[in-house]
Amino acid sequence: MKAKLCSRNAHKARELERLLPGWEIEPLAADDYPPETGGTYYENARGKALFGHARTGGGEWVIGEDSGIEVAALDGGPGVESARYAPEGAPAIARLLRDLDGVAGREARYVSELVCLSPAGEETRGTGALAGRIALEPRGTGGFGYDPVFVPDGEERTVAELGDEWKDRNSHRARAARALLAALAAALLLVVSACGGGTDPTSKRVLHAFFTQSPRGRTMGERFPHAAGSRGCQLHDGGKVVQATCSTEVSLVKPSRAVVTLTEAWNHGSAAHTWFFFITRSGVIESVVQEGSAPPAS
Ligand code: ITT
Repeated sequence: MKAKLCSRNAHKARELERLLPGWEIEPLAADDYPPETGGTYYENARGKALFGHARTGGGEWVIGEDSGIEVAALDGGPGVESARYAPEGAPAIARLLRDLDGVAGREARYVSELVCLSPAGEETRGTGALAGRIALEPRGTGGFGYDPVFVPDGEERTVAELGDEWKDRNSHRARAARALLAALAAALLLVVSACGGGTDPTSKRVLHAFFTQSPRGRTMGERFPHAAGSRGCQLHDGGKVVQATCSTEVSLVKPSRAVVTLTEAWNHGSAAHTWFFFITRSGVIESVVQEGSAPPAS
């Protein structure tokens, strides 16, 4: 999957590419983004995505992101105004520390809203938040923006000290990206059920091509049914053998393309890992998106 990120903030593009596995995220080069006039993160994120959709002529997937920091002692500010509170980096941090000078209650949270538009303009969104507090002085070199003064709940170090790997697992943007992937997955599953769940002859042919043509498809074929449906299997979760269900679905999304959806569900279905293989109908894998808990060994 390729998508244009409608943002002038290069940090966001780098983070999102790590957060959306299998996606190639390229910043949309434009110097005439409209002003952010929305009263909510969603309105601003959608405004950026719509700008990108119009600019690319609807030919590409586009993503808009709006985020900010909300500080309880500042009545939730700067919030959606975070980018305009002061120039990003040292000036914004200096102003925040000045505004909180002598204030004991330093609770805050980060919020991220992602809006994704398909080439046809269908909208999917994901929201994430990270609670914490504002430190007394900046510490650390990772991340960007307010990260040197943001200490997440349950931590003593700032996000800038905790580093990119921590941020990729726990940040407001990481949570928004997971919510977005889950929403996209749900939308795809609707397409799957609309296609009869892969039981027609074309679906059978496409699944056969997927499980026989590529090394990755053949490997997955050792654990998943080769026709649409489910079967019981055993997985190794943290050294324990658990009973699980392995399910295969296929959706014929375009005349020449399809999506093969493979899901392993275990612990009575409360944990699951799903692979979305975007393939040509001849079985060639073009990209893979994964969603859910870390997959146990088969
Ligand atoms: P675009 O509008 O072009 O996407 P921007 O930087 O102006 O880029 P926003 O309007 O969403 O982005 O403003 C978000 C501000 O909130 C950003 O400038 C940072 O100061 C802060 N911020 C957002 N996410 C952050 C993060 O992960 N770490 C630190 N600060 C963050």
